[in-house]
Amino acid sequence: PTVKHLADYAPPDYEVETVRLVFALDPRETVVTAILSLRRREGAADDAPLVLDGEKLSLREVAIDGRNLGADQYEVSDSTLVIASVPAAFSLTTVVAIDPQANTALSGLYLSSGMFCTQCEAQGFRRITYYPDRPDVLSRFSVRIEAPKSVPVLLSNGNPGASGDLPGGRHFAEWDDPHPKPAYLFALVGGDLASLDDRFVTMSGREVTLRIFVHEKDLGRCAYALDALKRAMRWDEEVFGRQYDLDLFMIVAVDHFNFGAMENKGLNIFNAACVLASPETATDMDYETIEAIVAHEYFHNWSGNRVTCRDWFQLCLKEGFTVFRDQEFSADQRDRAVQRIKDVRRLWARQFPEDAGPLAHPVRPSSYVAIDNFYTATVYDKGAELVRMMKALVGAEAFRAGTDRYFEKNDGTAATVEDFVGAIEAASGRDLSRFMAWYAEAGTPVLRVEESREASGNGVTHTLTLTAEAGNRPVPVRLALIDEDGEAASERLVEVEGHANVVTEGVTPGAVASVLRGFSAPVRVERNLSVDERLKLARADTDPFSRWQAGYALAVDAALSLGGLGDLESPELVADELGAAIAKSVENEAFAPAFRAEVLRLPSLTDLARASRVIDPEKLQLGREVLRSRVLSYCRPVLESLHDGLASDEPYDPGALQAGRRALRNEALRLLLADADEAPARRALRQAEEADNMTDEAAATAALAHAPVAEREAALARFYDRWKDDALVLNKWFAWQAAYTGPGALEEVRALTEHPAFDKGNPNKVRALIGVFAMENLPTFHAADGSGYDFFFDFVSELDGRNPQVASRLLTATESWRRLEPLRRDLIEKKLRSLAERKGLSDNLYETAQRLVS
Ligand code: HT7
Ligand code: ZN
Repeated sequence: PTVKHLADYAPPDYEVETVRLVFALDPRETVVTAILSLRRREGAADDAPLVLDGEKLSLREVAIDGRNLGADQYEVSDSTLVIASVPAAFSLTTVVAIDPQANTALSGLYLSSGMFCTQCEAQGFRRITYYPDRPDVLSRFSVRIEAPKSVPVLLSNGNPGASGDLPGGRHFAEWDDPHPKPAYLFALVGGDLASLDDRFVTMSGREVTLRIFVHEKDLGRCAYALDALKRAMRWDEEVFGRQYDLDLFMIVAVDHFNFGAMENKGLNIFNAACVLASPETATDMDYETIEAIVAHEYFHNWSGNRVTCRDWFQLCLKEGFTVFRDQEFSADQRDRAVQRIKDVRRLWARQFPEDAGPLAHPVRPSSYVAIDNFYTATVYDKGAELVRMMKALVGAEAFRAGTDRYFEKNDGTAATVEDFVGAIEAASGRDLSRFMAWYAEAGTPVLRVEESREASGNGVTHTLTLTAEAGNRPVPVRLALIDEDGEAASERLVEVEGHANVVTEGVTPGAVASVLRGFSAPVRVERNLSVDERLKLARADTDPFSRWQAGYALAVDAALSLGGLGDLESPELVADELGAAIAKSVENEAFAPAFRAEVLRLPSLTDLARASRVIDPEKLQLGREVLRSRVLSYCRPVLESLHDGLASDEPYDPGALQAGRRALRNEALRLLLADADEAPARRALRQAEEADNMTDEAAATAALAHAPVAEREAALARFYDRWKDDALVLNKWFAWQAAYTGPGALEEVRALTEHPAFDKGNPNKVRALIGVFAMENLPTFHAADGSGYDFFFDFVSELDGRNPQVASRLLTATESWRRLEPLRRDLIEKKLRSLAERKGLSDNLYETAQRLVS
């Protein structure tokens, strides 16, 4: 495998002015004719050969300016078509055949439940035709699709053109995209699809048709995505001044998809799980995810499509910025504080471990083998945090002026991180050159906080010190002092570069500093606070994120110490105090129910593993269980009354208000089930049976499915029976069983891989069963006899032959292996090393395995 380096970037030798594509669709032999009008770039060498990317294509013809080339006039390899001598400007025609049905990698043109569809980011277009498949080659695409009439709907990017009948029971449709785009934004769909339509009028009066295509049976599940789309379109106009730029915006739902969704120009393709929702089949969380992903893909129309990336090293330019935009959208649609808690929890759960292990890489990586491996939490979520920090540093107004400038100056081009940061600098007048270190260096900086109080008087000095390697980049730290009555000294924003002394005068003796409020920078804070001080913040911090964090972090420390892995003195006492504090908070009606639900959501095993120096699944599980039962002993009556009192017979609405109440009620139920007792199990079973919406049904069934209670089997059987014909809903059923830690858990998971509803060709199924097993089921995956590893590595190796992207992503579940206790670490290391040495791995899996053991 070859390694690509950011430092080696060179512009393309040939530009593609226009491209005409003609597809004759066939499941086994689709013929693609491509006519490219090419021009040598000014500055390129006169004798520069034309090098086009191409994989798994069977070449039938090559012609220049209408004249066919002989086999001695070009060279074809596994990955390129090279023509040594070409004019400065010419037309190139190629004809290739491809086999969509054999395409199990789901990159390029493939079949999903009988539907033709494409996925071209990052490098799928080269599996469709020979092309300079790089994001800095922008071209105008026009497309003609021919197919049998049994494939009635034929879609591509841009505006629809002519369509009509062809001889032999076939028909055609033409599409024209007026916006030049890189090949990764190309899309084609062909299938027997139904659609739900709506319209949107942009702020400058353009009428846009919105259309969601799905299988006929799913038509009743598209309304929410359409509603979310309209809200996202309006929000982007109001908050970023960005309007839609075509007359048609389409979304297509597909069953087989490697990711959540794809922002192809005018024709977004979505994993069906990220579009389809009805109250009976989708949980509040599913609705929330759909809203966020619909918005995310729509926002890419500007941050990604109108302004794209110069090369794949700049991926964070579109992804980090677009995640920031979708998080802000969700915060505005829902509860901002709860959104922040969820976003940071996700960052901690996925990005912090990545940054602390062998897969760590900068937000802008400097090298890669397979770019698919870099669609990571670091690029996406830490990338979003960098944008958020810049906004904090320059202020909201200058930030908006900066994004306006970025869009205007770079519209229609392929840009770099420097273009983005430069636009913020120019609009704000602030030098951000030292901020660039955030993009270039991997790892999570540590911020050490020390406090000294004047012996006489009431001044307090906080010394904030960054670890040496993070010493010279600006870190925005929001800080305030809190006493029982709230803010003892109001908040300020401190910019730490290396080191800062923050002096606060007039502070009451018992006040405690609340540092990094709202998680104002992606750093780890180290400070010595007493349990009492931490509890004070958990009770009284006026920043809701920090109030939640104080309690959560104490819960993590208590659980670790209860399991023998932490260093809190008297963790039982701490757990009791925490239990009392949680009981108070969840009763406090001054707090939103969604916030109270977060307070009640005790750390999961993976949360604990992330925070522990050593990962010992048995000790982690013990600590978690003791914590849960001690907290429960303080909360039981409160939880029972919440569960009873929050029951509602209002018609289901997925909005934040109702969803918050259900979240609180269902967290209460989940904790009540920490008692492996009959009464709570019966309560849960009743809820599962009586629920009129999936949120309540799933919460109750999941709680039972995770507990070693007699009702477990009945609950799972009931759920299966009810939903056996609904593939999307069944993913929940697979995932619950994958996370089960009771006796016989591995055998259950192994048996499920043979279940008729399981399909190893469907990434949603693989993620639900194998992904959840490896990421969440710590005790079974890390079984001391190595059986979990045997099962997992066999699965990943086999999957690699079918779908390298998904296999490689699954393997990242092992990223924290070096922190495992020694026995397990030795077992998994052997597995990883033997995988890394195996011949015939895909580039994707090879790179991940190599990095894991390096
Ligand atoms: N920009 C999209 C990325 C994506 C992708 C990447 C690799 C392999 C398959 C993929 N499908 C979609 C999704 C997004 O961030 O919006
Ligand atoms: Zn994205």
